[in-house]
Amino acid sequence: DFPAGYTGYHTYAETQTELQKTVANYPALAKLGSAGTSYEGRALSLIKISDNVATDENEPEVLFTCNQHAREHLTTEMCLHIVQRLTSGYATDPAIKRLVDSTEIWVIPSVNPDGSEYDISGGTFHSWRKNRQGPGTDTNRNWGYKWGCCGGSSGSTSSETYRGTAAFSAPETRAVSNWVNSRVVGGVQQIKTHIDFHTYSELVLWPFGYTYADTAPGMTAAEAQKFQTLGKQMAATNGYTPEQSSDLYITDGSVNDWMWATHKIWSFTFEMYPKGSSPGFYPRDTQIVPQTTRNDQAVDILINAAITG
Ligand code: 0X9
Ligand code: CA
Ligand code: CA
Ligand code: ZN
Repeated sequence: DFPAGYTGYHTYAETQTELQKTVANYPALAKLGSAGTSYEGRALSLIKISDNVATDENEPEVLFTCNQHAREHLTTEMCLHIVQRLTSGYATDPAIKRLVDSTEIWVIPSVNPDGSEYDISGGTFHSWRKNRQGPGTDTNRNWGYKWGCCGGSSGSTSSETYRGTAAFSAPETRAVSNWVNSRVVGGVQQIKTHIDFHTYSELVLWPFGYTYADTAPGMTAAEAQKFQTLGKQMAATNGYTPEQSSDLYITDGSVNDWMWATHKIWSFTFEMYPKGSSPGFYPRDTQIVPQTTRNDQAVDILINAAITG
């Protein structure tokens, strides 16, 4: 369980309960499913939010993923906040109604539930990042585009950025990627925009991460420009710093590179609060409300970007 001062964060069981309550309260708007199971067998819960939610309508789709990294618990709260705001605000907020009516929004609050539960086991934090498959794989180095190509991950099992034995060797990345692949309908990927939430540093990042180059095969100058424009627009609302992800450091096998290169999904990483190593990965639960609502406008911009193309 979470230690004192952090009990406002949701454990895996509490996250499941929260999602179940949401679909019970808003059955016309929210539907609960799963993208698959983790290494230890936990559901990778997936909630869909839209009008006529039971029907796969011809509406642009949006994806939010959280908690690829175990200790980044604030991100799970970010995904739960998105779910809560879009459902509870639907009846009263015309801007929310418009976004929800025009799109199909998918939210995966925890891509790494095994790691997250391990991180809080025994009522203390363990600074755990990876999944719980053997020595642990860094899920955000395990995606299948230019996996292990460029010095942006490690082949050493003890490393915090261990890339795994092969692309998609982690059950979590395999499941989520297969689910994203399944959103290709009639030859067209339905998901248009995506944010993967992390902590910390207060950044808005876009691909590619495997190269310092702004343009590359699969990234034209016009596309790089659009990433930059959209990234800066979102960063202007939350005060984060916008940059290409490799400006932070090179990563290979990250989720954004795969989403963009494979599916042309406008895929961003948000590094949430705080800016620095104190409080780093473990801000008190009093920060949950201010730091999740801080991204409301950016989230709306990303959803709207799926509508406008
Ligand atoms: O290293 C990561 O996976 C992310 N940072 S974190 O501190 N949350 O681990 C950043 C990924 C963004 N991509 C690149 N920097 N290329
Ligand atoms: Ca709909
Ligand atoms: Ca659809
Ligand atoms: Zn992270």
